[in-house]
Amino acid sequence: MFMRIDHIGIACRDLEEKIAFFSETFELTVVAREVNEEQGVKEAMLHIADGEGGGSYIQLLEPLSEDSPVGKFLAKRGEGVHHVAFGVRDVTETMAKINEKGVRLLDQHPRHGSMGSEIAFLHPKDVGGMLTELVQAAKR
Ligand code: MC0
Repeated sequence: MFMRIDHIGIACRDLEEKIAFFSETFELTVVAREVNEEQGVKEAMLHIADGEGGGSYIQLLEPLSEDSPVGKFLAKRGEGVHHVAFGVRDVTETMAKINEKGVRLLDQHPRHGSMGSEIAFLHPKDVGGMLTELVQAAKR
């Protein structure tokens, strides 16, 4: 079902500061930046490696507002790992398969994600406390 870890999403208060830290410390390169109004984030993708069906990245997330998912997470838990995203071949099919097993979907339909991907979230309470994202990468 999962082809690779697509990205680890990290919640931060200052995107530029964290980009500087990750790129200087770990010699990672920013390959995409985006403001995603629907998800309430300003984000950057730092490339790690290429795998089956797409790449693997660190995703840095700064909230656009306090009442967005990442804004609320920061207020409650502070900076740190916000979610883990897995690369899948077909997001709609995978959502259906997982939902049949009793895991709640936070999205009823795939939404727009980083770099032209299609994404869907699973409820963290049904996945051992881990907010989980499914990612179907854009065709290359
Ligand atoms: C909340 N909880 C989490 C969590 N956020 N657990 C693990 N990881 C997280 N990130 C826990 C809370 O502690 C709480 O547990 C319970 O889930 C309900 O949380 P809440 O605070 O009462 O409710 P909300 O309103 O904050 O909703 C949480 C929920 C929401 C996960 C449903 O954030 C959501 O729908 N997220 C999916 C969308 C998203 O996160 N978008 C931003 C990234 P207790 O025990 O206290 O009841 S967008 C993105 O990443 C895109 C750009 C991309 O990848 O391409």
